[in-house]
Amino acid sequence: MLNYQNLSQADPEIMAVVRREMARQSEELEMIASENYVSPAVLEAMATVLTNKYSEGYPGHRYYGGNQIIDEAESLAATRAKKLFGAEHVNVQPLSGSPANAAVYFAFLKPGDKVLGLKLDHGGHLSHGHPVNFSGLLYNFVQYEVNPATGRIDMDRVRQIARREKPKMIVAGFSAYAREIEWEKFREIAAEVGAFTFADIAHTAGLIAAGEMSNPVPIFDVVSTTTHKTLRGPRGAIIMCREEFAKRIDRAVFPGMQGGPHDHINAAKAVAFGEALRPEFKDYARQVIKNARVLAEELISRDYRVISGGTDNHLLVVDMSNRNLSGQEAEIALDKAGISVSRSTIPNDPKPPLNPSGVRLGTPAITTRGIKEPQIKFIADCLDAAVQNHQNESRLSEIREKIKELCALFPIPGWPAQK
Ligand code: DSN
Repeated sequence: MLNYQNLSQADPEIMAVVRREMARQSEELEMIASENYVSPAVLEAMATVLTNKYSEGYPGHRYYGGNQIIDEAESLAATRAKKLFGAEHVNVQPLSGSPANAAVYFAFLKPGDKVLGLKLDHGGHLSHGHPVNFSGLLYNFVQYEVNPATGRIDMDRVRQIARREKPKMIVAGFSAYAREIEWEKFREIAAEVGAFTFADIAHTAGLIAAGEMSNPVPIFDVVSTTTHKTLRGPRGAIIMCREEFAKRIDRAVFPGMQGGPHDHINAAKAVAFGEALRPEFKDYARQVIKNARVLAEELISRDYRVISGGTDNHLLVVDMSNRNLSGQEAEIALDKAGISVSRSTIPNDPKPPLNPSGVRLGTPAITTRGIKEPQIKFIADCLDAAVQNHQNESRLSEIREKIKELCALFPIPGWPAQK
């Protein structure tokens, strides 16, 4: 683990912020579904002199000199990602999820083209066509929804909409959806109407890489993912596609969307992909899903409404409407109790996105700490107690102490003890 000796001396103010954030991450339960703890090796790769380099272009074809060594780091990242997902081509340069998705649209569409995507309050992502996002502003998105009775994507409805709208692309993927995606069905529907298929696997990439969830890479035309969620890498993204689309994806990322890649981050992506290729990562991914399933069961048994009745992946969306508090109030109370979660819309949410009806819970980060089923039951008790006592500050402080004790028993791997 980095010792931050130089930072401490050069900038004590920023060092103090970093130390406080380290203590927070160490003493609180991180249950935001999109967060995780990178390994010390990934962290060290990010803090390297590779950040000093400019390398617009791609390995072997750069617009700056001195890139022979950088080429090796980027090529290693791409080779490992190909192996991890069975991809024909990987571009490892996207800086994050939304820019990656922008590059995909840029590669396959013209402004105004019609695209199908999952609606935000049904679990979709801003970059899947929300009207305030570049995607919804530049392209003509038509949104599909989950079935209100099952909470699952209704593939018959997707087919109907696709036949009616004849989109140029169909996007499958989500930010707050707890079920397997029927990739094959999406592909069949897209083939019927002549649309490109685009999967955004940002949330489940680690679970897919580990073989614990089905993989769209061999099935879809193009797949994007962030690298920092279940994949447990640095903050960034990659795009995978078949060889026939490689040139248009590469051109869309650079020079289309981005300038110089972040070479220190790409090296850290390579490290994370190397970690995900190891057998222990499969055990990790399996435990992430087990923990999420048990958490859903525990909450349902305490009379919480979990959207779709459970989960197949690492997250669950819980409707707080029957508990007399909003998602935002639950998020604040849980924060006070030492549990970080994110408020979330529920399908057809009558409340606005800033103060929606639900919360989204995830197990990737707590599983990295080694938490398993017995602790999940305890966590469900704490979650429930915090929700029930959301206006009782002293009760929330008591729960916080219990969470702190649990966290001390499950330190973040590779971290020194916090003072
Ligand atoms: N902000 C991410 C999430 O929390 O799901 C997606 O971009």
